[in-house]
Amino acid sequence: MTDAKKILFLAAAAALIAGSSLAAEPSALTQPVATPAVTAFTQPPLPYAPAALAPFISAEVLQYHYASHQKGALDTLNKLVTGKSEAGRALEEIIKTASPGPLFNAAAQVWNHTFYWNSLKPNGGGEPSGALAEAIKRDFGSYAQFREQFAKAATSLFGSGWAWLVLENGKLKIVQTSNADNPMCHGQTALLVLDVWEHAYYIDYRNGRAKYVDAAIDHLINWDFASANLARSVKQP
Ligand code: MN3
Repeated sequence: MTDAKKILFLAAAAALIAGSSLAAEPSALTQPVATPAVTAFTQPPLPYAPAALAPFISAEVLQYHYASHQKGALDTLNKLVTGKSEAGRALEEIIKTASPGPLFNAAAQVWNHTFYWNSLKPNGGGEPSGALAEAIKRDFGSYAQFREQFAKAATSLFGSGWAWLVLENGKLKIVQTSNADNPMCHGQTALLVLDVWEHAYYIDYRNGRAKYVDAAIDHLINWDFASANLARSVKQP
């Protein structure tokens, strides 16, 4: 028996004994057994067509944002981790442990942008419903007060960064982060984000950041995504 076959046999036996999911998935046992090659980080597809958020965010802006800005961060990340122990780690782990600098910036910008694409959707915006609506009422007083504070945070952030709705110690909060910074580095769970770097809106709104923020809040926010993040973080604090 070759070493590979021995390993397969042992894995199959262990699976049968443990009744593990391997036994239910025989295809897993037909894969060659070898040290798994460390794969590069990949860019998840946009969750909608580049033109899907128009006229509030144009296809031109979204396409360039995705294919140039996020892809650029991804390429930098993959270059920086090649041959290093970080190559096998989860993106979140790199973000939480990297020192300030190029590796942190690249990893966090990849994560933040994927989170941003998912924070928006066509025909979104308006008021949330369900548990998230109740939590907003509990922690901000009303949706109107949340809306005002979120718009203010997104509009007033000086320089480049992000406006977030987060959960911290069971309470909703609105926070701003600069550059690539992420709430997970501050003990907070992100529920929703708006990218307020100029590249996110300049072609569509020039320097009118407030117009972009209003359009996103009223027409694009994906409350289903934020609600799912809330449900998950309540379950696994
Ligand atoms: Mn961006």
